[in-house]
Amino acid sequence: MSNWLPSVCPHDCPDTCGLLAEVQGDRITAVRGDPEHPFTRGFVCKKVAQYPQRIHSPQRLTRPLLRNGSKGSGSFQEISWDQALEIIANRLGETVASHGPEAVLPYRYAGHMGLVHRHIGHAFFHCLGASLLGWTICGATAITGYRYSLGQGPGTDMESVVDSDLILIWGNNTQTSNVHAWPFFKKARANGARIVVVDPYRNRTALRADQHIMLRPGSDAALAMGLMQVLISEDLIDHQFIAQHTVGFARMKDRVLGYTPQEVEKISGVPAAEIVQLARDYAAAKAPFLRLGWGPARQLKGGMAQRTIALLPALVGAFNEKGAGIVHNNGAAASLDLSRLTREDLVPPGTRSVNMVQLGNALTKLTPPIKLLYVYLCNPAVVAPDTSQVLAGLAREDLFTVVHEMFMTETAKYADLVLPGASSMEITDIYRSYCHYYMQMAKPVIPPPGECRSQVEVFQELARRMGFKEEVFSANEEEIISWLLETDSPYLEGITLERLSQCRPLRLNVPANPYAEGFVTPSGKVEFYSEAMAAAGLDPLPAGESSRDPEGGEEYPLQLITPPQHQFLNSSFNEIPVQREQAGPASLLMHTSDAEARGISEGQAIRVFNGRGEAVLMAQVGDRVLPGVTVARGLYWGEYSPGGKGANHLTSQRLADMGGSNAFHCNLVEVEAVG
Ligand SMILES: Nc1nc2c(c(=O)[nH]1)N[C@H]1C(S)=C(S)[C@@H](COP(=O)(O)OP(=O)(O)OC[C@H]3O[C@@H](n4cnc5c(=O)[nH]c(N)nc54)[C@H](O)[C@@H]3O)O[C@H]1N2
Ligand SMILES: Nc1nc2c(c(=O)[nH]1)N[C@H]1C(S)=C(S)[C@@H](COP(=O)(O)OP(=O)(O)OC[C@H]3O[C@@H](n4cnc5c(=O)[nH]c(N)nc54)[C@H](O)[C@@H]3O)O[C@H]1N2
Ligand SMILES: [Mo]
Repeated sequence: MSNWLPSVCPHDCPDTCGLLAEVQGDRITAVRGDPEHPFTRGFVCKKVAQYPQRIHSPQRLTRPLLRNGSKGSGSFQEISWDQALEIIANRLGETVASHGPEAVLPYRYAGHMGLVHRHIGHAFFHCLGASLLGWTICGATAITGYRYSLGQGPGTDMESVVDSDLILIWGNNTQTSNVHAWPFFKKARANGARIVVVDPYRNRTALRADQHIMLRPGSDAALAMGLMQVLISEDLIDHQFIAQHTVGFARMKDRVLGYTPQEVEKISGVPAAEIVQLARDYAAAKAPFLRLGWGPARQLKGGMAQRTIALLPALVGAFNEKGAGIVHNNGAAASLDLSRLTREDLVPPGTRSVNMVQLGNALTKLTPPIKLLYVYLCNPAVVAPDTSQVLAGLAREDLFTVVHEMFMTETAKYADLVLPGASSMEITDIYRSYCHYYMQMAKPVIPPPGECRSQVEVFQELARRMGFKEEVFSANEEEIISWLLETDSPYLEGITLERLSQCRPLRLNVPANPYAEGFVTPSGKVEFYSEAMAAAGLDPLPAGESSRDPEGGEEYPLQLITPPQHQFLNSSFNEIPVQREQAGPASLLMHTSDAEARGISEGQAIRVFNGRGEAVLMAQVGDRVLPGVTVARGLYWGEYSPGGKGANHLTSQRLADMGGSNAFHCNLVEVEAVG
């Protein structure tokens, strides 16, 4: 007899879908989207439709493993949990005794997004006094730039886009990385809305849009300044909104007027006439809606780019009409106080912090060195920039590495000890979205296979062995969730543990357009001029400077961006053969003129290289990018890439202008035919 049980998609994706899992005995036989979830609306992406294969994969790790070969060889022997935990506790004790607690570094990100399991390790490592980890690998720069302009509250309700008449998708591949927004866009379009995409390559979303503005990577700030120039010089702006709800317009105006469409064409590659027309369309729309993604911020000047784009809606007063507004990251709708779970108060004063995008440097150059690395919910050997440095660090014989994983990833291959992880289908946790306004709890729908254990189980057992007595180390998931719900926020009104325990999506108490009620900036207004930026030593006004990889001169003339591959979720789903088949071999999109100049033809193996590393990819030649621009969609595991190396061999640990992220889409490379 089969049985459909509710669950939640745990992946790092804005959609955070409500799922229904068909369960027969201890097995999941099918997964579909919950038709009653207002954002999921009954469908799942093709990746999550493969969940039965993923959860019950023969590749799934089910027993603790101890290394018995060289690092990276993947040679291990099975041991018991008791032995594994004893080894870790002893190692932690010895490392702290001989090198101090900061020689221990936890490394974690978003393998699954359940708040309890994702954060319980914080308490453990805070209690230990370990080095802190800066969570920068995704949106730190983007959020920082955006906040300077529009503040830290939640953005417009994504569902309200159905009433828009112009949808501007800027640096977000909605069809790949936010698929559940598309039906709402389509509904708007059925009512007459146009969809315009601003992106360096003709991605799946641009292919389905009404218009694609193809720009050079890293030139977004200039394009946004050009649009503002037209809006201001043609007097298409909303004077009343600007007077009442913004600060700094007069100071910004002079700078903006320098960015004529002709100047911006030279910088961005977008024809001046297209810039003028887009500005006029944006101003003429009754309810323009901006879906601002992460792409523009994954650049060295990405924070400024994000801030500058985010100012556009204020110029035309796009906040009061139904269907108008802007969405970047709506996570603040459920900004929960996690402090009772993460226990920041236990961090010894002065503890050093390691920026996670600089793991390569941290493992090879940092003094005093990291001696024990504990990785969970993350696959740095594939997802972190500058892979050759990361692997050099992971290969250190004097580094002891623990990896808690579901699969034998490339990171796990470098571990001394591998712990088999429970999946989201096997645990209790709570999930929020960074796009829609629903929260949902999930409970186990099957028992963990083999000896898999969750983060809560492992960290609580390790805490017992280390003698840590804090309440978080003995509380169960429901109790911890009830602490999070103690947060003082009007948005949480009516969200109780009792209601969440039904495992149905609950709508947060957020108004349809929070910006209509004000902006959570220091001035309470949109900030064209930001005192906070000036105080932080940044340019307080929006600026149109482009991003460029400084580590490439004439030797590396091609720009390279590395956005997501449709069939994978960061590095996840590489483990499923059908997803790899559908993704096809790792490829490089390039313009015909660049291919011809190098004697490269469609489908040929090519070597893509720069001073940081190289990868072998298959050429995809055409006009999906501007001349001088290339695209390597990721993230393939090295072992599933033609030359054994993934795209992050080409990316840099260099930091962006604010927030501490690196710039995954700011690279210069050269390309040549292989052999
Ligand atoms: N070049 C380039 N690099 C990038 C990006 C890019 O655009 N270009 N994007 C960056 C971004 S935005 C992000 S957020 C990071 C993400 O990087 P990560 O957080 O590392 O994301 P994933 O690769 O999805 O997941 C990491 C691991 O978690 C494991 N995992 C998943 N679910 C579970 C579970 O339930 N239990 C356990 N124990 N393990 C689980 C998976 O098997 C996987 O190996 O990558 C970044 N890297
Ligand atoms: N299928 C799938 N879905 C995903 C992910 C995945 O790996 N696969 N990753 C998830 C995660 S962790 C995140 S953070 C989100 C990311 O969601 P997105 O908003 O999609 O962000 P990016 O992945 O950086 O890439 C988005 C687009 O930005 C473009 N881009 C690159 N450089 C520039 C630039 O300089 N300017 C402009 N305007 N555009 C640029 C890329 O070509 C790409 O089309 O998606 C999530 N959803
Ligand atoms: Mo991300």
